[in-house]
Amino acid sequence: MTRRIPLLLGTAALAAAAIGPATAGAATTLTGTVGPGFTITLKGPHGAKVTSLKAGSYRVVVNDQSAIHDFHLSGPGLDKTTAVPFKGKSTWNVTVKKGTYTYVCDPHKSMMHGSFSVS
Ligand SMILES: [Cu+2]
Repeated sequence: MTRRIPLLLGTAALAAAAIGPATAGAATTLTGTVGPGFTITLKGPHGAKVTSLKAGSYRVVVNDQSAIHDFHLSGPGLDKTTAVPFKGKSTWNVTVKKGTYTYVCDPHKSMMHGSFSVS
């Protein structure tokens, strides 16, 4: 008789779960951070790196912590960026569709980049 290992199934299910838009009330907030060093991140409501989202509307709060970097988010139907000299917080209400989205710092995009998929 074969023994099942439910832990492995559970882990796979967890990894596959995409963050979803809010169905009522406040929007699901994603947090983008660039700088002060050569780092760029996009995190979900629980602080984990965003790798997959469900299509819909989100609030993106960007903390641009450097005057030499920008935070540029683009993909199907979306192209938003902070200015390179800008330092501070920007809040964007965005709608994402099925496809792949990327976020980069334009002046340093070969090393400062990330992406997520939308299903
Ligand atoms: Cu940069």
